[in-house]
Amino acid sequence: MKTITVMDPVTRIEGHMKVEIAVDTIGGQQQIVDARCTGTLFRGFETLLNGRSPLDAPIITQRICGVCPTSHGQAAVLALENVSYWLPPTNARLLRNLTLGANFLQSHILHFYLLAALDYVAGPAASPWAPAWQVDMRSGLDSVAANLPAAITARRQAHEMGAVFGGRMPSSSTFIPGGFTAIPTTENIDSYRQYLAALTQFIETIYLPDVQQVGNIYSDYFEIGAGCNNLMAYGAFEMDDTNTSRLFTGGYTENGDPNGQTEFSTKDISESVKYSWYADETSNLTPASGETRPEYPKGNAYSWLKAPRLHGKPFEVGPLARMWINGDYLRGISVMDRHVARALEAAKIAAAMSGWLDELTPGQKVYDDSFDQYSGFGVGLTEAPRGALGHWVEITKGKISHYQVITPTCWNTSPRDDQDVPGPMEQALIGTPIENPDQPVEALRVIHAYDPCLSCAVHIMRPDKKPMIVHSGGR
Ligand code: NFE
Repeated sequence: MKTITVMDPVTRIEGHMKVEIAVDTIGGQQQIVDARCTGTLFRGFETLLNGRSPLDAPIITQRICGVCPTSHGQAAVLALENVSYWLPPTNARLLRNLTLGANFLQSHILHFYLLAALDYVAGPAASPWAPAWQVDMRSGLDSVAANLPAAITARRQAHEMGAVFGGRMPSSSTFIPGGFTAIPTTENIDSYRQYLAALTQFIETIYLPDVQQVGNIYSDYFEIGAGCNNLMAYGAFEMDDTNTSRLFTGGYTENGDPNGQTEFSTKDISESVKYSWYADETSNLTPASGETRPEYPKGNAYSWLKAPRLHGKPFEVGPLARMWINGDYLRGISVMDRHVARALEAAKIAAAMSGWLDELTPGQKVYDDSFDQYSGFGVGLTEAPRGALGHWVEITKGKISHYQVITPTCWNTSPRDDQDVPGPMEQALIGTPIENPDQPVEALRVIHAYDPCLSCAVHIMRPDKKPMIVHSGGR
């Protein structure tokens, strides 16, 4: 007989998500036989942008989320600059990379130690760790628990490092179309370098060994939670001024093929809404023409997230996708591979950051005021810590007339699509062995490995700018 367990809200994530699992006994083993991920939050950032100056986009979209604001700032300036195929000066490119890199490091450290580790290590018997599920954690991971204070310090240092050029963290005000507003000096480059040295040491001597130790003790999780086996990245961290090379190249691969494709068009992305609380007529639109007409309640719909698909298929995004597509990590696709790839990615980004620091020229220009955009359409594709992030903008007579955002968590935790194909996290949950359906820590391990952020994932747009009324019950 099936047992239905509802986790609402799922804790130790950002934002509001409900996950419902059905557990049944198959071949003598209890396992998840069905899963539904629900974005329960309803927000309207794109609406705020309509009619505003394009200069507002990087400022406002960074408020979508306090964990990955820098990526939204970067996506917004790339989208605005793409309107006129404009490229920023060298120093601006490097300063953006350095500030974005700092945000990746703080996010990855935050995720492993504060959000995911408690799936593997019992916390102290005190608030905020208790009360907690009484789950039998495996021994051998005392070092991970002992390193929690060092991780909190490292995360603070990463935020402070981001603020050296970003001015403040979270939500930097230095990302502007045309360039960057901070000027590198010998002093702030030195300050940044000191933070980076401390963080590089933390990543290499604490974070990576801790993740490897979790992988050793929970090695069965290298075989659990493959998900859809399709991986996609837009790419990020521009390595030259012509934007022909990036630290992470974009691309996609299907069925875990180590040889993916590096070319694809975002015109091949569409969003299904059959199981999302939006009008069915708006299903399968591309983000450039995306329409968001809420309809709640609606038939069998169960999420405020749409279901983004590339070539009509679900794709996982995130550190594992980036590392896989760039040939940096090809061991496998699973819960534990996501953690290992994330930690290795932190080391790769930190090493690249050192090079970008060396390339900065103190005092040289960071902004080009000839930059202007009066009308046109632009796409900004980059990466957030959790995966591929895209902003699509239309400017009409100097004002934003259309804005659309598709976030990484929308890819990973999407509901079923119009073909009834479950999203990546839903697929990863199905088949996961469960010891006790009342306290399904195994499901949490699958969920947290994606590092979901529902604040980022749920957005609403009203092209007609009329007030929106959402009924919480029937109507
Ligand atoms: Ni709110 Fe975000 C990242 C973005 S998640 S954290 O990383 O965009 O979908």
